[in-house]
Amino acid sequence: MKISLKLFAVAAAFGMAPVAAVAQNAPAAAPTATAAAPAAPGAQAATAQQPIDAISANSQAQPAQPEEASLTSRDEQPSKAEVLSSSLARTQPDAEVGQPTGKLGFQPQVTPIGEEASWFHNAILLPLITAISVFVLALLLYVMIRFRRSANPTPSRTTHNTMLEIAWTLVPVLILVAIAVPSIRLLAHQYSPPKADLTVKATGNQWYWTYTYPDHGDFEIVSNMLKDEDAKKRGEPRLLAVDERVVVPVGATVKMIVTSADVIHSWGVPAFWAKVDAVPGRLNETWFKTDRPGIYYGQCFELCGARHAYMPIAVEVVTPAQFAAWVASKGGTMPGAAQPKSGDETATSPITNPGAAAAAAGPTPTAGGSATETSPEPPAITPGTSAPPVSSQGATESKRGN
Ligand SMILES: [Cu+2]
Repeated sequence: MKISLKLFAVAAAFGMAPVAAVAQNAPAAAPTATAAAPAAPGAQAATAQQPIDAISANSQAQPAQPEEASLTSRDEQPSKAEVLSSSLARTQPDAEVGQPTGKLGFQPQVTPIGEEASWFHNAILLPLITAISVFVLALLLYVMIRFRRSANPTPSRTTHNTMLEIAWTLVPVLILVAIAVPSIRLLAHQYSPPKADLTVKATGNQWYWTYTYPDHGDFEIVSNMLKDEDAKKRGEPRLLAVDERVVVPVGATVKMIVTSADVIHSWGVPAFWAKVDAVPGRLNETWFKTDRPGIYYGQCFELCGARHAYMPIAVEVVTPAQFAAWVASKGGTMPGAAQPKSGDETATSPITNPGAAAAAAGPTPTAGGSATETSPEPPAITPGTSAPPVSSQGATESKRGN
């Protein structure tokens, strides 16, 4: 019995548990991953009602290809949409921010929550822990020297000291209360996010991530890790670079809805102080907001199988205008932008008609570039569609019905 339990535990650790086995039968990184993906009832219904159209199918097919294929095709004759998306998505990362630096301590924090948390750690916890450790060490050394057998041959027979006992009970309690105040305040800030400006849904798969943008036409991107040589070619850190980054506008409050299609994963980006488990059949939520454009790397934080270490996360924070252009290049729409009225939805596809896609994207990158330098504001987002409830897809449905 014990042996079989152990075997099961080992199998589960390597992603061979029954749940995983079913998922593994599906071809990995297939463009149709969404169809089999979300196990949550709400999400499943939404996917079933929204068949993948030609646009999103096209936009998915490319990122899901093996890295070499997409690289060579890019070298030969890139389409306008590819040029657009690659010039946007291939910004160089900062070696000191958003990725491991090899230094002690946390990565530099770029979100308000991250700044609060690292202040709590650096200004309160670390000094307190150091002081207590040094104090206890000093007491031990004193006792060892002062009361050693040669210096103190006849030990005192004292067993109680009321004042001392009250003190060593009360002082630790007061220290814990002092820590609890900023700790609970931080927790409250983490779990009471401001109103979201956009929602991104991340789905963990063995072993890659898919992202959908429900506020922007529900398009999907598939994010696979780059091979070492490809990451090197692009000047990105190995094991962290991906082919398709999550792109979000600077200054916007991003609501991350996180779930899984197979086993438990965990979506997290250390520089954002954001991490949440991706559990099949559940929609977990975290959020981040940063005023600093750049590229921020994360990884799967839950041992999810053989290639657990090879499903990194890369979030690119861009100007609102660049974000709008990126959304258009992926076949999505900005909230409030004109929806295609005819049945011919490929009319605004960047693949079939790059000009129309650029027009639909609203502000052009050049016009917005100067605007963002002076005012890095979140993009204009229709209040009604900005934050659909987690469990209901009503807002998205009605928007798509237009
Ligand atoms: Cu994982």
